[in-house]
Amino acid sequence: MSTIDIFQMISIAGRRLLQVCGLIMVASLFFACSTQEQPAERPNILFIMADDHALRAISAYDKAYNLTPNIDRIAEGGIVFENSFVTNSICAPSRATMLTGKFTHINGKTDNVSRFDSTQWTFPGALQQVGYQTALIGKWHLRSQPVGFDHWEILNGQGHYYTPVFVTAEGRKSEEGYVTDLTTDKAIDWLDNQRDKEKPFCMLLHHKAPHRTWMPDTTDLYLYKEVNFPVPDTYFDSYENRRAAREQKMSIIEDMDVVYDLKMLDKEGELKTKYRNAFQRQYDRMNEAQRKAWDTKYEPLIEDFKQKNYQGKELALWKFQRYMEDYLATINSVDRNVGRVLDYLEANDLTDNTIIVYTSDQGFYLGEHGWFDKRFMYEESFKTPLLMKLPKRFQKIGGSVEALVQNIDYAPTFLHYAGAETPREVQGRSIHKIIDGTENNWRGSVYYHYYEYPNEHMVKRHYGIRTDRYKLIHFYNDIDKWELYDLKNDPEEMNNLYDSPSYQETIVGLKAQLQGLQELYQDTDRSTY
Ligand code: SGN
Ligand code: CA
Repeated sequence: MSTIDIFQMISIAGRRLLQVCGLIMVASLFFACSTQEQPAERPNILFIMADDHALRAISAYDKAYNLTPNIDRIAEGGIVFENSFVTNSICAPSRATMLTGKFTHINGKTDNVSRFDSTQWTFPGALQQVGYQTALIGKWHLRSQPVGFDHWEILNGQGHYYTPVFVTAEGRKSEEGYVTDLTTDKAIDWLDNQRDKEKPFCMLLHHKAPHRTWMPDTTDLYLYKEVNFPVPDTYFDSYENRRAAREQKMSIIEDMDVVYDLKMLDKEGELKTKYRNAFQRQYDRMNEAQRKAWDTKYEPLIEDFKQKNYQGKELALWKFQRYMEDYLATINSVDRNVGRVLDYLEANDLTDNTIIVYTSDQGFYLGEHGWFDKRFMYEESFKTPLLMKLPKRFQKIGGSVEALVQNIDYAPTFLHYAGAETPREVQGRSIHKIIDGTENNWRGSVYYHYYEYPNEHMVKRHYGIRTDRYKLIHFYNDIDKWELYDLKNDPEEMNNLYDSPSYQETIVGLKAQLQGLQELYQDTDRSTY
């Protein structure tokens, strides 16, 4: 063999080697790319939640009271869930349900008083484990420190509207400004400057507003000046056949404080109400400019109120209008700030790969049955708004959806889209098949259980079932009363049919279904109810 042949052989072998190496490199590059690309394709999740935001105060649902053009942007091209429910209509239990996908008797957070065990399984922790960047900004209210977040910055307890205190792992500090703006500033800052942009994100952006005591931003003070809001038909409800409804303490007429709730903090100190001092403390959190703007708005109202000295029905109607004006004004700030976050997503090409959700921790009464607050299994507080807009590859339907969804369903839904497993113990179901239009075996009823009694607002303990047509509720503890509503004929739930002879068969059927749900959700320990 000549030297040339030897060189040729070496070069052929070398070329082969190079080819093989090349193939290996191409193949490994391909696999490397596909494993690297997969996370990039996983959708981001932006989970915006307000506190006590009634469905009727979102114009995508109802335009009777206010316009929320930015929140409605999620509904445009997105999905409006008409029958979205909570499991326990109060803040911390609802948040615990949403995080764990479990009813509150399972996750342990049945009321606002107890401490949530944040070391248990939650969806943000699960997303973090599969490579998501997770963040929580705003209201938390679970008493324990958040777990499962790469970044968290929360309000202390209920939070304050003005000069709120933010808490991080390092400590707490008050910040000058208005809570909804500050919470949004922090969210945008994390999205823009702090997260690892190589990874998908899941951000929980949880506003304090529109929670009591409904203190608007100074820029929104005159928004509803002289607007006459329609008074609900049930405002002067006398609670016939409904003892638990009669015995609550969340009546606008009876329990709403004219200073604390309705801002009649007169300088002369003549309006000495039960919670005057508590409101004084909120007022004192404003800086000089804020206070000046505030006084310019409220002083003439206070003067007018004192001079008119309303009584009876006139006072009741004045209170309703005053309440609505402030409640809705705090929502205007939420809406404006939702717009800022949506603009940020758009400007940074994030909209097409982000699941955007807007919800509330529960519904709220805007004068129906004469009430503010929540807690009852009646429609206004059992229902909660839910708007979702998803990347086109996931969302095949749009507009209104009637399926009965519940806040146990959020966790499995997010995990589904992240391509992660949902543990068997999770009680909710992913709603992805509703969203892609392929679901044909969805649940026909939802279960509810409320526990916080005796406590503020004195809503008695109760549990119940709701189907698309009926609702059966059992109030227990220091009472033993059942209520049945035919939602088709009586959507305002004024006519308790429990003792009506023509509904006895329906009741037997509903009680059997109710028992089935209690077994399904493992709420059968009778010693607790
Ligand atoms: C506070 C409110 C109540 C409200 C609870 C629970 N009182 O205690 O009116 O029902 O929160 O709300 S206040 O005087 O402090 O405003 S929740 O949304 O956190 O569950
Ligand atoms: Ca709430």
